[in-house]
Amino acid sequence: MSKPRLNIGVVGYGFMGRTHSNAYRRVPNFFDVPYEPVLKAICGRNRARAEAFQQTWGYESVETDWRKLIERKDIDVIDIASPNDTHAEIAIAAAQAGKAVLCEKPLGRNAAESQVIVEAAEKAGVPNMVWYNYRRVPAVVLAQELIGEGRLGRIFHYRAKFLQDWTISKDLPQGGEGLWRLDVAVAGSGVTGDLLAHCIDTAMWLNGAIDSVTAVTETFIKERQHALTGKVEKVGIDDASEFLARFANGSLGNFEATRYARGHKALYTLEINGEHASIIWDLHDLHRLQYFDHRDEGRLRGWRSIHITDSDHPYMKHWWVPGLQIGYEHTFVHQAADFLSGLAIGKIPGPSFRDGLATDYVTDAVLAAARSGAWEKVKHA
Ligand code: SOE
Repeated sequence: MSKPRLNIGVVGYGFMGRTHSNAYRRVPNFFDVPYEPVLKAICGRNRARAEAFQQTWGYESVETDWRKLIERKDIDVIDIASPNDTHAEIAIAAAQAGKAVLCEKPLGRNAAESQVIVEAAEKAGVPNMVWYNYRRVPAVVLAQELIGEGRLGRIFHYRAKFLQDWTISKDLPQGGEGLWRLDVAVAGSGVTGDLLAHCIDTAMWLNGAIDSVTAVTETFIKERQHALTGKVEKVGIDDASEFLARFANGSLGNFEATRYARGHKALYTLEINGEHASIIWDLHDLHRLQYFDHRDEGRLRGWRSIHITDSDHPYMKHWWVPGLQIGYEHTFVHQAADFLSGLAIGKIPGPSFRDGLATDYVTDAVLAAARSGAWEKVKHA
């Protein structure tokens, strides 16, 4: 029997447009989802580029104005994969038009923007989700299950780092396509809203709310040429950001993100230390979870390196045979699968827009603490 079709309109044909498009295409091949996702329209300002993207990914149509996309009666879902400064306007209009809305992270450039997005989505009662994809790495899901089962006992420490090195050159311009993450007006902030936001979303999912933070940030290269104006302009983003946190459960958090860690391309690592057991995960080895349990028999006690490829591991029964791994793009496929399944039963799993706002409250507090040099309270969403 054929499944009901769900027409998707994706805004943005960059890196994230590709990850989302790939997810919609792959998901029905591997998951028994209740809808057939249809790549109905790709929307981007440059028609030639949008048409090239349409060809590559098999979209049925092209729009160059997101307002037109939202007006279309044949679109059920608006998926925002465009730069951060476009999220609020598009998400609010899409919600008001009654569409389901998915949005790339971070939800807004700051919490004030995200608050308005959340209000619009909740007032309209439309399904919504933020693409914090690392929640859907099977090893990270297993970590969440182990913590939920109480295996770690009381949690003492949560440590996360997200290290990159792609902006070290002082000759790299800011702004424009591919480099908008360096332009504060477009991105909202630097690594705090980009990389730390991932760490914070995963941390709060695994270890609960963050109550207060103290932080330092640094902008190592103070001026860069702007790709759009051609002028040398002040850099407004944070290149590196580190913060200490107190979680509501009494544990301590230690977070770091930078784009100046020579040699590291996307090294997202996290470690959780509990009373009985500890967990370590590393994005460069994403199919493994390191687990140490103090309750193991003394002679055999040690770090286990669990290869997350078995059919009883989260999501893995949908892929290959035990021992064969999956990667980065599959996290987006998992998120699409969970979204489609949730949509059919009217229960969309997180991260919701409200969860996205919760992360933005933390990133705002981190930036405020870096300015004040004090501990800042974090608002709860
Ligand atoms: C930045 O380089 C970036 O692409 C982030 O924007 C993504 O969210 C992260 O997953 C990888 O790094």
